[in-house]
Amino acid sequence: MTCSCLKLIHVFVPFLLILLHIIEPIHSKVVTFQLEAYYFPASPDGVQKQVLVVNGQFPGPTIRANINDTLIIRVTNSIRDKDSQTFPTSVHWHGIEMFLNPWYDGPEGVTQCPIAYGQSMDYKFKLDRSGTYW
Ligand SMILES: [Cu+2]
Repeated sequence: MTCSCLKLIHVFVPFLLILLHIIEPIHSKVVTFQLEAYYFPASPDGVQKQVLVVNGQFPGPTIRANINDTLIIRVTNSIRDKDSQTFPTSVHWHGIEMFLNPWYDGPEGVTQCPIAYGQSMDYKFKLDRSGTYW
C-alpha cells in the first residue's frame, strides 16, 4: 500500500465513523410498548387452566423494531392467581446484548429486583443487532 493511500484511509475512516454517528440517530427511532402480565383462563394445550398471559395473549405480543432503535417497554405486574396470591416478576430479554445497559437484562436477583404485584418497571435499551428473540 502506498503512502498516499494510507493517508487517504487515515482521513476517510474517521470521517466515515463521524458520518455514521450523525446519520444513525436520523434513521433510528424510539419504540415504546406496554406489557401487562396476568393470569387468564385459557386452554393452550386443550385443558382449561389459569395461564400467564401478556396483554391477554399467549404467547405474548410481538415487539417489532429495527437495529439502533431504542426500546422503552413498560412492564406491569398484575399477576394474581384465583386465591388472590400475588407473584413477583421480571422480563429477561434473552439474546439481546444489553451493551451499556446490563441492568435492564431482566433476571430477578441477578440484574434487578423483581417487579412487585401492582408495580411497573420501564426497560430501556438499544437494539444493536437483528434477530428474533423470545
Ligand atoms: Cu438469557
